[in-house]
Amino acid sequence: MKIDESDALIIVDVQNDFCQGGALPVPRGEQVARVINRLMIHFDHLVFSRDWHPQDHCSFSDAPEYRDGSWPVHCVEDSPGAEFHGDLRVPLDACFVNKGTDPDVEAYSAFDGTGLAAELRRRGVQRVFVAGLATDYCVKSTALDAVRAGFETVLVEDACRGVAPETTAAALETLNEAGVRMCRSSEVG
Ligand code: VGL
Ligand code: ZN
Repeated sequence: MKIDESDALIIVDVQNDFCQGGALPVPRGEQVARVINRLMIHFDHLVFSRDWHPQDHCSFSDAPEYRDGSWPVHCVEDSPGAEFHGDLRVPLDACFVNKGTDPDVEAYSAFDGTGLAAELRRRGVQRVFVAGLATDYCVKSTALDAVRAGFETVLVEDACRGVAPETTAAALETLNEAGVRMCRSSEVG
């Protein structure tokens, strides 16, 4: 797939808490960093999202069930767990969005309350590639919102990891049905 200036790469939540040793580790989550590092060289427009919760966020549970609405405390604003994973290359001139900042509202999508769609349109972006963590939650929501906002949307499968196999398979099916295309990072260039 030939990349030009109307393409953007959205890198979802590659943060310490979603990687090995973090509060809500996605299995092999840290592995996406090197795949994304190679991918990003092709793009003029890079967006990095961060899960960025207040200490009392509504999704936090003392007895987490690792499902929607019941997560361990994770990605608390300005904490080490909320920082980008150290293996990820993070250019300072990229576009950054924080989400999930309202204590009473869950926000999985990088488009939710961030103004991202308007910013991408302002830059003339027509197609977005989505990568990061986790396939079954924030990556899924971000890709669905991208389609709804009118962007041609491509999921880079080997640049994503999911929390659990069943929800990840279901997410890929939902995304397919919504018109999201799938690709491998080796096809992008
Ligand atoms: C995420 C669970 C809770 C994600 C964020 O980034 O996929 N998952 N908060
Ligand atoms: Zn979260």
